[in-house]
Amino acid sequence: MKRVEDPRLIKGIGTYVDDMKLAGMLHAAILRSPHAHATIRKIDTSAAKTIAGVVAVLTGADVNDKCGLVPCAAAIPDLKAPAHTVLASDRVYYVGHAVAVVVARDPYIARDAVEAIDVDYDPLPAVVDPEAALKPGSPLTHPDLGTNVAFSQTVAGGGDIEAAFRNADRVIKHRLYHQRLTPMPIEPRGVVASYHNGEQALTLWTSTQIPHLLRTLLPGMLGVPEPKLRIVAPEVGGGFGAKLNVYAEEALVGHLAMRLGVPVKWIESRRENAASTIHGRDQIGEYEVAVKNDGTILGLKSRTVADLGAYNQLLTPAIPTLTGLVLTGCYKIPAVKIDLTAVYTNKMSTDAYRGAGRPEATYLIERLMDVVANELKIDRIAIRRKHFPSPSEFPFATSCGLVYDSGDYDGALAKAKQLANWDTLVADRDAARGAGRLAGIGVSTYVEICAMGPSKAMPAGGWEWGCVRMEISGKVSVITGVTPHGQGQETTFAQIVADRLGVPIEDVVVMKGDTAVAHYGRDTYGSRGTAVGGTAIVMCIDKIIKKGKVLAAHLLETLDDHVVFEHGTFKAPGVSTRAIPWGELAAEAYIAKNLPAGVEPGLEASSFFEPENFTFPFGTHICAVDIDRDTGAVKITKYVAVDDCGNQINPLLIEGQVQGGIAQSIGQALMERTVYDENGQLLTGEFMDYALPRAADIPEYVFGHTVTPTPVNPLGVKGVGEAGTIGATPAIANAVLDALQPLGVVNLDLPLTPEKVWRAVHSRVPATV
Ligand code: MCN
Repeated sequence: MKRVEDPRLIKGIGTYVDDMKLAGMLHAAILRSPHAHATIRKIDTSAAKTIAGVVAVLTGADVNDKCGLVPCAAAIPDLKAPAHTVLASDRVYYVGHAVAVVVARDPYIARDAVEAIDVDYDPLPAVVDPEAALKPGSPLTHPDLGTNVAFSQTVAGGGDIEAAFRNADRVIKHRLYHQRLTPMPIEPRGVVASYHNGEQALTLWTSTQIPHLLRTLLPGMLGVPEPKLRIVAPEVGGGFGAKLNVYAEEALVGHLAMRLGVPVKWIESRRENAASTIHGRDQIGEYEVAVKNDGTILGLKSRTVADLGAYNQLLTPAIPTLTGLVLTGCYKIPAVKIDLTAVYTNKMSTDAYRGAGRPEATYLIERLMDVVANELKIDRIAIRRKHFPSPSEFPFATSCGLVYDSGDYDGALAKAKQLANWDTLVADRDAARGAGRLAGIGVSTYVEICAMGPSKAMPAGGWEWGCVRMEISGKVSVITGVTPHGQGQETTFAQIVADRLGVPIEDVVVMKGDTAVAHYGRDTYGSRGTAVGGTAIVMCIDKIIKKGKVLAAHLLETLDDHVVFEHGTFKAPGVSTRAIPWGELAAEAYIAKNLPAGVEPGLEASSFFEPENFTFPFGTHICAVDIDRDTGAVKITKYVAVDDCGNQINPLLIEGQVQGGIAQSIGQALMERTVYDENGQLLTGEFMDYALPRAADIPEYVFGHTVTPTPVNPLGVKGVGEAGTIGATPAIANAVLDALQPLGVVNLDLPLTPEKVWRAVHSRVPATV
């Protein structure tokens, strides 16, 4: 089934924030710091204020005592945190830090006036390298904290880690770097705010994944009571985690609308997006694996340094802790020790970027499996299979403290090998090598944690809310608390409802993303929409059918128990030949002249679903590459993805999700890296410098799937929205390193750009080749 949301998007008639035009609306532009770290001596706004069309020019001194601090929801014990004001106060802490805001009649005047603000900065040494930041004598990102360390954690899980290392035949060590990435959604952020003075109510349209969390958190920043605050996420042109946040600009624009009494719009430029919207990943570490000579892994030690950037955004410090939770991947590794040090640097904050913590873990464990296999000269498929829990071992408790719900890792691996034509693939690679070419095959078997999640494990509740209303016309309104922004639940939730209520899918309308319509929600992230939000909808459907039976029994003059619901009609076999369709029942329910005693009019239900566990999708990705010796360019010659997200609601959408995720992994593996120079200047501030994959870089994919339903929800569904970004990066990296293995290259940090690969080839290539 094709996506019902696509026609309006393809025709260009969807409404994004920048399409909003309100009467009397003014435009905001933001002055941002050109320094990574500096004291602000003085800000002179006088010239900017004289520009015709400028309505206001405000600095931190004007707004910071009127807007609360930008919140961080991560509950990390002993977290040292800087106060994150909406605009900079007396210092700037990263390039792109917001210093002042101009409000003007049109966006061009606002930008011109930003240029006319004169700031006297006194530059300070910047902290850029997170490992150097830990050395004695390093400059401090936030001198008032007295340290660059935000927090450190040591977590030991499973058995006795020291005994594991004592009993090992060998300890294999490896250093791995998971580079910083810029999410780059095609639509940058944007906010429109409108304040109704009479009603004292604020409406904020914002390009966000989390309107409901914003409605929970913004009242504390703006002083608007929650019932007077409406947040709308209209069409959102991609989020990928970067819009799972409360940004200073959201509070600032809301404040400006309240302060000036007119609607205000702010649209982020691409450069601002690169500098001032969160980045992802950025972890570096040393990893040690205790092994027996037969390949048995006894234990794993990880020492990771995570670069948080300058401030804690909503989940910044929580992301590297997620990496630790799934570090053992889909393997039985009996003992684990994780040391994590999270560091502040003078850069934009890191936070959730598609996969958020799990791509880092999967890259580590999947690279390590290959490194161990190569060192011990064991087949890399065999070493993976040796450590899989069997399907009968689920629910499977890992040494990292999770309970994996269900899985058949060997099944997905076998299917991927079959689709890849494994033996031929290996023979072709060997033949290519024999002919002097650099060819490689990479495998990654992954598991991820998603469907976030039980409330006890989430900072602000992990339930989801939904409402299903059988309208008087017999058409169905579905309201969900998740906020899809490209994932397609207008289609999949309509499918769930149409199937279960037995109505045509055209009769079902799914509404979302507006807190005035969807009163409750915990929104979209962590591939939770379908497993958690979909289940809330199923609960509503069950309630409506139950009420429908009571109403039908009354009309059929029989007992509730005699009523059968089938294919969208209510019948009482043996009692009556009459079949009551939804339309007739709904009319009775709302006209309410003939209801059973004690039954309320109407036919709608709402539900909160509280999941008892996360779900754990898994799969196997196989990638084959050819490397051009002369240019170092990597060409993906085959890509096979087998993903298992439990029962599938819509295979077409699932494939689309996996395709998009793999494209982002191709970017991460081969092209993308956010680069700051030694002074903290952002060098990758636009598309000329930050390479994203284009259509020609994407190979033909071979897709397959296995189906292992989860027992955690009645739909048996797991998430799939992040699978591609989690499974693919290590498969591609392993393929490139497999191609370079004959040259003795054991590691190269991502991204594996042509230059990096070329240098590796040419510094090691035997003289005869
Ligand atoms: N689906 C299905 N059957 C399943 C699981 C999912 O048919 N067993 C369908 C769903 O109904 C939905 C899609 O697959 O149409 C993804 O659903 P799900 O895995 O539940 O993920 P979420 O809706 O919670 O989406 C979040 C996830 C995340 S965390 C990021 S980041 C991400 C992603 O989705 N960002 C995206 N996919 C994106 N896709 C687009 N176009 N844009 C983004 O910003």
